Amino acid sequence: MTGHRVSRRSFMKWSGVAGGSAALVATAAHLGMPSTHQASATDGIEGVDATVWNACLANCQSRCPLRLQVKDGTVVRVLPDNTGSDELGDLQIRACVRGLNQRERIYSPDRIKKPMKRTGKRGEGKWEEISWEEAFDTIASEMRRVKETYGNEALWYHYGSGSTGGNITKRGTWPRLINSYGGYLGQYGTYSTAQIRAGIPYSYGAYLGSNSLEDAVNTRLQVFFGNNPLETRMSGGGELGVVQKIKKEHGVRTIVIDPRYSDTAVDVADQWVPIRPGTDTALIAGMIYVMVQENLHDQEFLDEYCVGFDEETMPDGAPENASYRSYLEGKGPDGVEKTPEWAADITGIPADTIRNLARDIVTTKPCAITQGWGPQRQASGENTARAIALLATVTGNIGIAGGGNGARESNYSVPVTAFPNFDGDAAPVSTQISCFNWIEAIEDGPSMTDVQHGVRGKEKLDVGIKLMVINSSNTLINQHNDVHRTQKALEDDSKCEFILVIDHQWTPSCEWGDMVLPATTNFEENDIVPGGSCGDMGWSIWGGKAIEPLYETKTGYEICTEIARRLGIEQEFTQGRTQEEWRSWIFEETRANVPDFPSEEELEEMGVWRKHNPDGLTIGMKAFRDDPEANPLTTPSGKIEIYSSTLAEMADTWIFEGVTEGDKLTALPEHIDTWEGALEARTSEFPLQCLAHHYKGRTHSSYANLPKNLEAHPQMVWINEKDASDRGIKNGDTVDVYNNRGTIRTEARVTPRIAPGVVSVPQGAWYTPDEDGVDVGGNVNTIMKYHPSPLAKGNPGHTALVEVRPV
Ligand SMILES: Nc1nc2c(c(=O)[nH]1)N[C@H]1C(S)=C(S)[C@@H](COP(=O)(O)OP(=O)(O)OC[C@H]3O[C@@H](n4cnc5c(=O)[nH]c(N)nc54)[C@H](O)[C@@H]3O)O[C@H]1N2
Ligand SMILES: Nc1nc2c(c(=O)[nH]1)N[C@H]1C(S)=C(S)[C@@H](COP(=O)(O)OP(=O)(O)OC[C@H]3O[C@@H](n4cnc5c(=O)[nH]c(N)nc54)[C@H](O)[C@@H]3O)O[C@H]1N2
Ligand SMILES: [Mo]
Repeated sequence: MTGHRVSRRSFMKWSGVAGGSAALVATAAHLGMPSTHQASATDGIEGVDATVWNACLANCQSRCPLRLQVKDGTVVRVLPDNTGSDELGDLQIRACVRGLNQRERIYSPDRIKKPMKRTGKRGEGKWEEISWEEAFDTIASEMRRVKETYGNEALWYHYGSGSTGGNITKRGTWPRLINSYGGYLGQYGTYSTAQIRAGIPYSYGAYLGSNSLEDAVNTRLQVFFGNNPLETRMSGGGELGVVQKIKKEHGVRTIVIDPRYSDTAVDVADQWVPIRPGTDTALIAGMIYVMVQENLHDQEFLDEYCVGFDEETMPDGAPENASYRSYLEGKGPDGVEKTPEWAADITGIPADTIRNLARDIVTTKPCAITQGWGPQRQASGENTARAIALLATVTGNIGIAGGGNGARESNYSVPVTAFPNFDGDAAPVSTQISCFNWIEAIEDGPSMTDVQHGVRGKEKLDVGIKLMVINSSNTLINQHNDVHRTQKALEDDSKCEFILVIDHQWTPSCEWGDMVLPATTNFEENDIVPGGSCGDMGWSIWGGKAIEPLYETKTGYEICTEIARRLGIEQEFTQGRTQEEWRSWIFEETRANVPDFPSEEELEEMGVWRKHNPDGLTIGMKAFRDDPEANPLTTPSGKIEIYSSTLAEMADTWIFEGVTEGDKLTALPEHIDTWEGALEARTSEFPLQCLAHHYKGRTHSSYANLPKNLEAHPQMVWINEKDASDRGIKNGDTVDVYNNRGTIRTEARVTPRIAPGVVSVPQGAWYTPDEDGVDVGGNVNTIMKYHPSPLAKGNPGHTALVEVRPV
């Protein structure tokens, strides 16, 4: 197979750009255009023509404002936010190393410069440049052909998060185009939060967030399950800033439960509890066992607000001994008492530590229990998400200041009107699959059903995916579990017949397209950035065009307008507006809704606009706590459902076959020994559990190709000292991390910062196979399994067993 790196090089040669600095010089000279804005501030830099506000739109959710300084049509410097203060609630929203490295990204030699069409077999790496006219004509005729042959449900707009922070630049233009043409097979869930979003509603009726992070000033203990804001929310005005500030000013005692000694643990934890991946459910059962045995738990809260903890509060029709207490006491079907010794054996945490943790968490009131999204991005992660919520429930911390409901913290955001994906009340096609199991819809769409694959809106699909649009996304190859399986399904172009990729960097996913279009970055077009949010502070940012589109790149709006014209739906798509007129429309709509929202001129000048939640900080589920009769939850019982009858029924009717053979649903958030989990590791030829933590140097695969980011944060595998010495591996050695699915080659980081028996390959490195098929880029999805989770059919991107050997 030809690696993307090889063809990328040849691609650069065709495009006549030799390297980064050459590209930069060529750009400045080639364009030589005046900037689009007059300077509002030059920050002391001589000769700068303009300073334009825009933002980092990648999907870390921090949403940092940036000030781009432009000279002779070239971005010469990127500066962070200079508004706000050092006060909690008004923090300066300073960008991290990624946001500030936009110049390397804008002028990267990996920028796609012209529309490209494949000439060889799909994935073979042979390409030719084509004109935009040919590109538009081909896309329109393929859309027409597929629609006429198979119907609209054969069209697919792929999951992608590359420009999440934008509005018009987000990803709305393509959905609007295809919806104007009759729609496409819909999707639910995300690669990020599928399991927590699917699981928590069975406990609370809906996904209900926890207290705002700032509410930690009212707590006496915060407990983070795999919550790592210092690496995943790296903005000064976001969670990183808030967590550090609260620790510094209020000294809030903090426990971090994570297989890795994360940066959050390093910086703010008073105690780190290393745990085997996927075993939080067992730790929680062991802790609740101790609480109940010592009568420390909040029985009154359980009696009044919950169903299913005790046999006395079970819903009608539930079998005997199916309550959580029976599960703890070993009276349920498994007959096992959930003692701390039982939990210790599964989690790797000593029984006495579990006892002490249980007493600490239950007696320190209030206690703020939250989870990041790592714990739920596991096989059966739905149960993990619900179990963490259960811990908050049993300790009575729900709905009170300083407490929390075990979900992730709540944030307020400014309700900026979104560029509409469709006109009217609903998208034209209502059939949906999980965003993660598109690959099965390519392999054999009509075999997918509601009770086996979670198809919604229909009992089964009538047709498979025949045409895909991949925009702002590297999930075609890089970010989707099991790269080799994906390639195999894509190789056969009688299955999915046309794949269109639109990006501004030539990624590993581009290699598997039939056509690739060169997109502008958000710095080359006009938008309004709805903004970020942290605690009770939301903010919006001016999305100013700093430079003219480079090379032959075009905006999403322009591309979709041209295709709409060829499909005869231009008026439906544009409503007669230009992109700038849509922006004015968004301002008008937003100002009708949020009267103090600035005008276009005002936001352009101020750059960032902050708004505080008129209701102050959020206390999750407060109304329910204060008056459960008047404010019942939307669960069938109106209460917190520790035992869910709905899940019990689904456990009997859903089918687990094929890729999900052996999985199950459970009515209680109980521990499940999953595929490639801690138990299987004991006897497997691949004995190490492999995580894929989100990494500082990049946002997924975005920024992963930039030399400065790579230099600061090279790809590596974290491995514990004991596991390394058992294998003769020293820090800095080149190693292979492998299993039956593939091999990646990277550098060993030998460290006590990860639990024995666990390794972690930070996700997002670019898949780069050498001639032997070894992925020398170190993309963790080369070794991850494609195995949708039982309830959400979501991405278990932190579950895999591997072995590591020195090279
Ligand atoms: N720098 C950076 N920031 C990012 C991203 C990025 O790629 N880079 N990605 C962004 C996106 S889209 C998302 S969805 C979020 C992701 O945010 P998260 O999902 O919270 O991030 P992860 O790194 O996947 O996991 C968080 C922590 O959970 C731990 N963990 C994994 N499995 C388990 C487990 O079974 N139990 C416990 N207790 N802990 C576990 C990991 O070691 C890690 O330290 O981050 C966003 N922010
Ligand atoms: N094993 C494993 N896999 C994972 C994860 C994990 O934890 N483990 N995490 C998962 C998660 S949470 C997520 S959210 C996904 C993320 O996966 P993706 O959504 O694919 O995110 P990125 O890898 O950042 O790719 C985004 C792409 O968008 C492009 N882009 C940026 N701006 C624009 C624009 O304006 N226009 C166009 N056309 N393109 C643009 C970027 O160049 C980049 O190639 O990965 C998932 N994959
Ligand atoms: Mo994500």
